[in-house]
Amino acid sequence: MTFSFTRSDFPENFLFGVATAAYQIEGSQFGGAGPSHWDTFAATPGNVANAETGAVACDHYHRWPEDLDLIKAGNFDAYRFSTSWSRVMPDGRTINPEGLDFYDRLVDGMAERGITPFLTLYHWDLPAPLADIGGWTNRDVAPMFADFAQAVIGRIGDRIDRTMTINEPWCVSFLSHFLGHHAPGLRDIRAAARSMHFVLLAHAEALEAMRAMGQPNLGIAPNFEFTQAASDSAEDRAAAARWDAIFNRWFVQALTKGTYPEEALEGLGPHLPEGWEDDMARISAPIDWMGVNYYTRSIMAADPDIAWPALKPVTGPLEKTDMGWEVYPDGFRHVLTRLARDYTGDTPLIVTENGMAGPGEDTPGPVTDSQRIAYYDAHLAALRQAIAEGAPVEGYCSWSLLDNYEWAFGYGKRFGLVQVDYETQTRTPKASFDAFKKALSTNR
Ligand code: IFM
Repeated sequence: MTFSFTRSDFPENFLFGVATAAYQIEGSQFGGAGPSHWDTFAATPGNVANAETGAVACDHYHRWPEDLDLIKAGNFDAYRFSTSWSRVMPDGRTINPEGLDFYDRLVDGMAERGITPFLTLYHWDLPAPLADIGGWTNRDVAPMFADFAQAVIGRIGDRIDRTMTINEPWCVSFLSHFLGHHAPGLRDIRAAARSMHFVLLAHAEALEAMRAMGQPNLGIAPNFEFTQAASDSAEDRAAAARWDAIFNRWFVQALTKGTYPEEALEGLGPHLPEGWEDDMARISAPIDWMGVNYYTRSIMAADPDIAWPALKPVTGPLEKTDMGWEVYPDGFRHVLTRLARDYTGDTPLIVTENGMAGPGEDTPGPVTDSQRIAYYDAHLAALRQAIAEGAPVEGYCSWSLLDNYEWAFGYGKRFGLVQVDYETQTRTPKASFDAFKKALSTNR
């Protein structure tokens, strides 16, 4: 099974990468890392399937040379990895030298193999001692995040190609503080509004700190869904616009225009921290590139029986992945072209995540993941179409290199191009890995 594209179908210098995140693969119990709020969230009954944690995960902390060899063998150009705050600063403030040493070895390992490092500073492993002081609902965490950024960049920044501050600020804030699905598992509108603002302030403060150090190529990686209304009724269209404002527009509008969307302010505005307007100039300081995480579309209907935002998701009719997410490549094209048209203009876009969880991929041995191959093929065709329509997309990272810890779903959902047998830690490339390897082996 092969893809319908080769490198020559993409612009010159277009980068293909694979992505992972620290808590999902490293093993949080190794190397002097402190507990993060994911360790404590997972240890609380009912939060994570089978009460699984990232304590060992894919044991990447020890097996990273093998994992970098896989990236090289797959002919990928770039590796998007994240640094764990709780590994680098177990109490959130004090450096654990072992933690920085690990990332130092990792980026050297990439250089030895000719792999371009894309760094995500924060992919959700907040040190538990900072959760104790309110985590993302506490303004003081923003300057602490800037200190963390400074520590990481001071050690490995010289070898990093692109840096993003925060992965999926919507998940860090709304999903975790309003919907309660991720750590810290709150369902509280005031906590949600404050975290939605302070996570952006943290981005801004880290950006300022890294600019002062002369670090180039700074961005952020928000997630987007193509949002549609369940019907043509005015109520459903308004519900979809509210969801679009909360999910898609809140972060990107703040980052590019220094404002929050009105439809979201209707509910969240009264709960924002006092004086939030004064932060918006810092939050909208120019970035060098914008990350885009895209998986699916969302269909929204009005639900007058519940409080703001008074809406509910509706299951669509299209093919689903193992997450139950619809496969909708044209939404990817919409997201990319809309971003460029309405928000980011000529600022380069990098797709920092795209991929799918496949069913029945847990039996050790060869995995013939034809659904995943078709998913990638269709999404990369949509991406080329977006470029043809003017979106300045310069790179694409597949989520994910390895099967890994899928947060509240534990190890049950498999997004990897490479299968992981969690008993033996054996890595087995899937058919989709071989398809990338072949497509990327060609010269332009
Ligand atoms: O596994 C996650 C990742 O950590 C963030 N983006 C979505 C992926 C799939 O759910």
